[in-house]
Parts: sequence; C-alpha cells; structure tokens
Amino acid sequence: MSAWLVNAAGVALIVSIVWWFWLVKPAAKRAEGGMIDVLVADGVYTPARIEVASGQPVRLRFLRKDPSACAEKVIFADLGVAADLPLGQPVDVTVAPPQPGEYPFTCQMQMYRGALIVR
Ligand SMILES: [Cu+2]
Repeated sequence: MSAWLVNAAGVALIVSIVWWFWLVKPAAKRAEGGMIDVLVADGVYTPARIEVASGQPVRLRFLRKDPSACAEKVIFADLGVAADLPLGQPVDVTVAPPQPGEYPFTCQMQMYRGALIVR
C-alpha cells in the first residue's frame, strides 16, 4: 500500500515537472503605453511574454531582485541590444522590433527566458 502511494507521488511529481517546464506557456502581457515593468527573480522574468505593437519602440523597465550572477545581464539577441541589470535598481531598456514576430530575450546563460510578441 505505501509503496503504491510512493509510486503515485513519483508519477504525480514527474507529470507536474513536465507540465511546468515544457507545456506551460504563460499568457502574454501587453505593454500598455509603450512601456512595461519586468521583474527578474527566482529564475523567471515576470511577465516572460510581452505583447507589443509593431513599428513602435517599447520601453522595458527591468528590476532585478535575484542576486545571482546569472541574472546580471539581459540580452535581446535578435535586436542587438544588451543591458547590465544592477541589483535592486530599475533599468530601462528601449527596443524597437522591426516587424511582427517573436523576439526572445534571455540572461547571458539563457536560463532566464522571455519573449517579445510583436503584432
Ligand atoms: Cu543566467
């Protein structure tokens, strides 16, 4: 009986890990008025998916709460934009995605991951 319970708990854990890491795509949050706050903490950008209007520059105000070196840069590889994120200090990054599409942004090790959804 208890072995069965342990197995069931193991399966539930595996399912939740798969769900969390591969299946969840958080809803995109719209950048109202061409600007949005992005929190950098606990291994995730919040929001991680940001919807912006095409043809307009958008200002992302990053606030880093994660002291690990992993979080110290944000890089928009496709846009040629990168910025240092000092701990606890808001940093504005303005980008102008040239056309509709998806533009990822990451930390330098690509553990933090986010995307601009340009429509
Ligand atoms: Cu990193």
